[in-house]
Amino acid sequence: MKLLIINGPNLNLLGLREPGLYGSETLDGINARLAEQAAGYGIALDFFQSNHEGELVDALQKAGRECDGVILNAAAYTHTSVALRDAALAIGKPVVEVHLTNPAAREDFRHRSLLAGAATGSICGFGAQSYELALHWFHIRNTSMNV
Ligand code: CA2
Repeated sequence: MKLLIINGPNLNLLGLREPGLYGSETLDGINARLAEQAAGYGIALDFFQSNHEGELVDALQKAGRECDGVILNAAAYTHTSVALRDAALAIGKPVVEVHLTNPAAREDFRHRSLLAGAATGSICGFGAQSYELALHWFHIRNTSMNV
């Protein structure tokens, strides 16, 4: 099984700015721990981050061709992007929406996710562990599909 972890705009700044809100771990650090967790599950991971909506759409489409699923933190595009929603629906692979924070507990404009209805499920508010929980779900799904 191969998964793509996609991170959207400004998440390249993790650990470098606003640690009180988004934590002190860098994106590279989070990805290194996910790679270790995935290796224990026998899952291959690819990583992609972009600040550009179209590049995120391209990454989703590529994952649809080459991967078995996606863990997606679309960051601010979560709340605005019909294009990402359409891509998530189009690829025909499970997409798990993740967020470090809990958008429902933040400003009103973060309460609507255009991706939630296109995702298999959403995991929010657990910091970097949101990604780990999503990866664990793929592991459970993978092992239960193989029995
Ligand atoms: O909680 C999340 O994971 C979010 O996707 C983060 C987005 C925000 O727009 C969503 O509503 C919820 C913002 C990502 C910004 O990342 C930064 C990281 C470090 C410093 C500044 C911004």
